[in-house]
Amino acid sequence: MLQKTDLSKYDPDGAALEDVGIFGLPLTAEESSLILIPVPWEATTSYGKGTAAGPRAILAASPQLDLFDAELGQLGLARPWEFGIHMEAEDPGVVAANLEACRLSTPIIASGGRFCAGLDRVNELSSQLNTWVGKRVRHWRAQGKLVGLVGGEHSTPLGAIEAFLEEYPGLGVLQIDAHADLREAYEGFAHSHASIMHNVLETRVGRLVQVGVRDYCDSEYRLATSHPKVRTFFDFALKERLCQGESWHSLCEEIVGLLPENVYVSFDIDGLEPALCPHTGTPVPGGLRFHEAVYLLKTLHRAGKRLVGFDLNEVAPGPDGDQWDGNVGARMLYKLCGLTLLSAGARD
Ligand SMILES: [Mn+2]
Repeated sequence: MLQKTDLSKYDPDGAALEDVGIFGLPLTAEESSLILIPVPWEATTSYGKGTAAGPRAILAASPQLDLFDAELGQLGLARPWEFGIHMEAEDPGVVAANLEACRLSTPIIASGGRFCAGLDRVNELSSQLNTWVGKRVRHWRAQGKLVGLVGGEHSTPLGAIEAFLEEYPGLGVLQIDAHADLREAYEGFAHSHASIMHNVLETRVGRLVQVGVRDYCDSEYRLATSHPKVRTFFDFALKERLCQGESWHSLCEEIVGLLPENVYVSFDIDGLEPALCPHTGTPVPGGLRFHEAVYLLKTLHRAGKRLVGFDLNEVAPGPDGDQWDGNVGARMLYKLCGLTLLSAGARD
């Protein structure tokens, strides 16, 4: 049973303190119901770099948020922070492995995958990262903690999804993303950001529902439209139906209705409009507005589905201390935390 943590010395309406934890909360893991695992990784990012700094950018921008949330209050939890949210420190081993993988992958990416020296080592480091992520998730789940991942590029959640599948057989994945991420491999990388959902389909996942997808190649389109476990709501098709008078509410109900009882959300920030994530690695015009995405997640909750875990990935900070991408990322992260707490029974 989830418990509110002792925050008697903390004023959520006061100015944020310096050097505190995520969302300005001065809480240890022990004092928190929900643990965020940062994964500063961008070994296969092919277009714009920077997402390895995503967790730090989100952390830096997060004390700016008002923690009272009337939008989640409609579901019964306007004060998610009262249950305690803690983000772990970045793991030095992951930071070092990312640097090595990036050094090796840069010439491979520059050659469009034709230059292969170092490729085996990058794939080995990526597999080791998946193993590490899975272990970290199992570690916290064994202690009864809720868990979310903060990327990093979109290759990072495979180990987390595998760990949640052990606990929730038949788990569904709801992916919000500009890209289908269904390539078998990309530029030779077995664990590319562009292959994450192809790799997820090789697990025992129950269902994959994609929303906002607007960038995909021929083979990804064929897979998205023919695989029995996949249902893709292409961005253009959603926007056409909105133009023809359907409501976002009815579309959300249709999307959510395709998911099983237990759902993992894989949220690529580039699923939102690029104005909300201008420095993400591979921005694409179109996409969801902020509150459209939140409404979809709220519809999931109202339909009685359980959000059991999540990742938020591909947030990348702007130059010169520009906090906008981190600010939007922190706000979406707070919504994901709140909805996960709601699914676990947390109420004001
Ligand atoms: Mn993606």
